[in-house]
Amino acid sequence: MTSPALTSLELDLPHLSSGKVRELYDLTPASLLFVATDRISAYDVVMPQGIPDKGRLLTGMSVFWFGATSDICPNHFLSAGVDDLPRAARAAIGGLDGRHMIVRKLDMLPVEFVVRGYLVGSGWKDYQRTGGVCGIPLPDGLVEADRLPEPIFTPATKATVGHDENISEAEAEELCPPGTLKVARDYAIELYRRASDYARGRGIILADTKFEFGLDPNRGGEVTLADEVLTPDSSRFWPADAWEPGTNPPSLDKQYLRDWLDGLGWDRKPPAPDLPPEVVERTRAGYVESYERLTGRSL
Ligand code: PZK
Repeated sequence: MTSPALTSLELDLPHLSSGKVRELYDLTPASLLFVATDRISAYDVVMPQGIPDKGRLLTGMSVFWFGATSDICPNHFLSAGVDDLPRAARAAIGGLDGRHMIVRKLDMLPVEFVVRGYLVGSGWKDYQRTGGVCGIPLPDGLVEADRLPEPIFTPATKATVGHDENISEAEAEELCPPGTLKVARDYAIELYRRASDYARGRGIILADTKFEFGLDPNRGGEVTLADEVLTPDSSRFWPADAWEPGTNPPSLDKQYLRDWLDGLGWDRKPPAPDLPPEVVERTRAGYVESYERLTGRSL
């Protein structure tokens, strides 16, 4: 049986920040509590119903990737265990059931580190207009969803409201302390190569992904991978057998939900419609499949 979706939290800890689907709490002078809820967004709007286990599945994927990439760069992950929590926090967190990570507190870089291996979304739009993506020239004659000759780094600013805005690498460099942008950029490209090769062997195309980095004040300001990593919420996952250049491939996680929303003629403005049980269940199946294919574990 499936437990109900966890969409809101009441933890007796200092709350730092709420994302559309994630929550951040203060834990100790050097650590934070990062929680992935079961909330889901589509077309940038949070749905009224959550997807049962989504937070556990995404946390499991992040933890898997932190382990599988720790030879490439340092990361903020400390523990996903309840026993490693300060005593006072342990009770608060019992009900999270695999949806939390204890992470190092970093000084975050104010840039999204986006890496693209395929031509899709805003990258495809940009290419049609300019022949390149974010000022990076590309060969002529590419079609939507084509694989790029090499993965490219396309930084963006973190918008507090609305959409992240693509910026040039020079602009990104201006926003970061000296010497840090290039280190994080090279990590991001290497992480993408590692993860996309691995995922491809398991029938998943990692079309693009977004990383965040911070500087660790307790380790001489070392550039450190943060946030959730290589999950369907921070990446585009395509089933490899549905990839067809010239078309926009379905996403493994949200396609069923998007198609259902499109069929309703919803205007993509809040509030979103209530999701019937079949839509919740079919959407959940996409997350379970992503998790099981990538980690080789069953939920
Ligand atoms: C941090 N966010 C985004 C994530 C939210 C918002 N290790 C860290 N150290 C300091 N700050 C952050 C992190 C991380 N990761 C991340 N904002 C700050 C975010 C989750 C929920 F509401």
